[in-house]
Order: sequence, then C-alpha cells, then structure tokens
Amino acid sequence: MAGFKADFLWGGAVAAHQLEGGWQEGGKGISVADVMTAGAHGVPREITDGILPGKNYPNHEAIDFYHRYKDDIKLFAEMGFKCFRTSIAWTRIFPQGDELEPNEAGLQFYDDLFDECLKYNIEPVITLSHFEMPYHLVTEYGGWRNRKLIGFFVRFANAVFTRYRSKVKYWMTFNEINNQANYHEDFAPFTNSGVKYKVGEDREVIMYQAAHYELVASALAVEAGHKINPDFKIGCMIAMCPIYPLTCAPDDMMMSVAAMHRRYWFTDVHVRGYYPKHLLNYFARRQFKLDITDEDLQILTRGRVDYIGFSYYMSFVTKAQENNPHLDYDETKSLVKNPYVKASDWGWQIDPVGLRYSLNYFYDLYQLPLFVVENGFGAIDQPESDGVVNDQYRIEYMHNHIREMKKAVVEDGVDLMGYTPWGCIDLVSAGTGEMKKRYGLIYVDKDNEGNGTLARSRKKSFWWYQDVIKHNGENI
Ligand code: P53
Repeated sequence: MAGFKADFLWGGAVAAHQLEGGWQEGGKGISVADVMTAGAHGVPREITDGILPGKNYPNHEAIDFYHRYKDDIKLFAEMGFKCFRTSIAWTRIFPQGDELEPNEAGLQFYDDLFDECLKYNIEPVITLSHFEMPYHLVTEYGGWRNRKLIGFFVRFANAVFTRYRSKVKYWMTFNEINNQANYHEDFAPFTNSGVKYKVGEDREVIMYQAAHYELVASALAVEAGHKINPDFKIGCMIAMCPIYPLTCAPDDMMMSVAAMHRRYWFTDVHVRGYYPKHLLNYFARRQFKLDITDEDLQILTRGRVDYIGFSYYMSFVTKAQENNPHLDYDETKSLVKNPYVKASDWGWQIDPVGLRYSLNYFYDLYQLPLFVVENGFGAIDQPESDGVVNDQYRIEYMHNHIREMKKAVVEDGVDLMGYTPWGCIDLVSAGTGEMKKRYGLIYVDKDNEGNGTLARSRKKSFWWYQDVIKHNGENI
C-alpha cells in the first residue's frame, strides 16, 4: 500500500512571538503579543494599553529562541525535520508597521535563521502574520478595520519575499484567519486583526470588514510573491475545527452546515477568489455596509492561493436551537459537548477521525494540495526522576492523528504536502499565555511565572517522532 510521498514535509511548527523573546532586540517594535498578559484555562489574557509595570507579559522573553536558535535547530535536525514552520515577526522588519524602509537588523536575523535551517536541509515554511502585528498599527490606525493596513502589509510581504526569494519557497499569509469568526470574545479580533472594540460597537460588521481587507492584502501578496519567484508556493492558513451535528435530526444537520459556512467562508475566498453567495445573502439580510470595491473583487480573483495550510486540534459540535430560523451561529453559544470523545485539560475535544474528515472536506471542495501545519496535544508535563518527560499521552495523540491522516492519503486520495506538529519545542501558549500548556517534543525548563533555566531536553516523544520521520510514517 502506498503511503506518504517520498518528499513529504515532516517537521514542526512555531510562531515568532511564542518562542523568540528578544522583544526589544535588533530594533524590534512592540507587537500585539507584547501587550498581552498571561491568563489560564478560563482566565482570558488581558490586553493592556501598552506595556504596564508589574504585569506578566510572557512573550517578552518566551523561550529565548532569538539567542538560542542554533542549538534548537540542531535538535530539530537530529529529529530528522525536513521543514520548520515559523513566522517572521512583522515588528522586526517594520517595527511600527508604517515605515517606508525595512529594518536591516531584523532582516539579517531571519537570513541567519534560514541559513541555519538550510545548513541541515530543513525547508523554512513561513507565515507572514501570526498573531504579532505591530501594536502601533492598532493605536494609530485601529488595526485591520482600516484599509491603510493593506498597503503596510503588502510592503512587508514584498520586503521579505524579495529578501528571502532564494531561501524560502513555502509561505502562508494570515495565520488562522478564521479564528475571528469568534468576534464575541476579545482574543481573536485582537490577535488576528489588531481590533479592539469600543463599547456598543457592532462587532460582527467590523470583523467582516477587517477580514475583507486581510483577504485583499493576502491576494495582493500572493500575486506579488509569484512575480518575485514563480516557484513560491503561497498558502492560506485556516483553523479547522469541523462542526458536527449533535444528532442526525435534519435540523441539526442543517445547523452544522450553517455553522460551517460562518467559520469557513474565508477558505472559499482564498481558494476560489470570490465570496460565496450564502455570505453575500447574509450581508444583505443583516444590512451590513461593507467597503468592498470592484477593484478589491478583481484582486481577489488574481491572488488565489497555491495550497491550503490548516491547523487541526479538535472538532466542535452544534445543534439546532429554538427561535433561530436563520440558523445564526454564535461561537460562544452554539456549540455543545461531543458525548463520544474525551477532552484535554483545556477542554479541547480529542478527535483523530476529525482530521481525516477535515482533509476530505477540504479536498472534496477545492482539490488543492493540503498541508497540516499544526496539530498537537497541549498537556501538563512532569519530568521524571531521571529528568525525562515520559509523554506517552502525546505520542498516542500524534500517532492516532497521523494514522487518520495516512488513511486520508492512502484510502481517500487527498494530496497532502506535509505535517508540522505544533510547538515542536515547548513555548508560550497563544490562547492562555501559559508555559504549562506544553506541546513540545523538546522540553523547556520554564514555568508560568517565568522561573527556570530555559534548558532544553528531549522528551520521550522526541525519539518516537524521529522514528516516524525516519520511516516516512510507514510504521504508523
Ligand atoms: P494554544 C484556538 C483554536 C485553535 C487553534 O493554541 C488556536 C487557537 C488560539 O488559541 O491557535 C493555534 O497555544 C495557533 C497557535 C497556538 C496553537 O493553535 O492556545 O495558530 O499560535 O499556539 C495552540 O494552546
């Protein structure tokens, strides 16, 4: 039986703000991640007005990858990584976001980082905007609610595409652009779009406007990237949590379709280059006045992505509710527990089959190559007396997900480019700001309060994943 392609991109994934630290090194500006405090499960991270004394901002130091990347990449190479997904911190290149010229020290840092990867034949896979846009663009422009952001982003994209055109082939534009479908809470609008809502504002229409500008910016970047290097593969990045119906009651099934429409129309625009009709009808019903020009619509058709990158951690469940004739979806109210699966300590429902389902969903709809650019198990790790973390639970999680991914390739025939488990080295959680919610195959000695030596050590999963890569997944 055939398996994964011979050149399958096994690797690991991180984001600049969650591991680099060095928040003021090399001329870096303040990013949105730099003004978020540490929270916990059920305790949201606080978004402060600038940096306030006495608060704990875990991303400022993170795991100090900025100074330690050579040792860390050496460990990735030891595991056999074929690729390494990280992001370029926009604030290292354009510290405020609206400068005309890039910051050379920031560009040099990523030159050195990519050279270090290439030394081991590790392909960099690069996200342009991963929850770390310049904070100045929030305070001066209101974030992505402002059309001017398109120009700033495209300038940033052009600068890095040009600089790294012979070092980086695989790119993604906006990380988990669809997280902001949950505009009810403050987290996603701020991390995706630098949007802070004022009391009484219609959050939803602002979300659609910000997302539209991002989609236009993404399309312009794709178009520009292909001119700079026709070999570039530029993808979108979608947070895939498929939404199942709670039962086979027809109304539950239809509610799941409607919920999927609200969370995944972003992929339609990225891939097909136009808005789905159901969403245009929704805008009309809600009487949203959106700034979407004819020129924008042209741009969207020209900047279609080459592949679909997506994260997969969990599935969701919804059901039909009384007094909801239009099947409106509210991510904070419309979801219910899945009685058939267990959840992590952070309430994320563990569902390996959902990964196979997701791969089929995307491939049936779009027939584009797919790339699982995040997957993993956030858990509390406890080093044993010999200092090693015996993370059998993480091995089990990854094994079960890779097995389902393999069925999607071998039995269902989806075109899969690679697999990069999230947080291949322990790092700061995006959602909670904790160190305690660990994903790594490499342990980092640091706790939620910032104590620890930052020393790295191999977990049991390190050796397991090394073996998976060595055998190209044949042993799963
Ligand atoms: P943390 C929500 C749902 C799915 C993925 O998340 C998400 C989120 C945001 O919390 O984020 C992605 O650290 C994201 C990464 C993030 C990772 O998943 O909250 O792309 O930056 O760290 C895991 O456990």
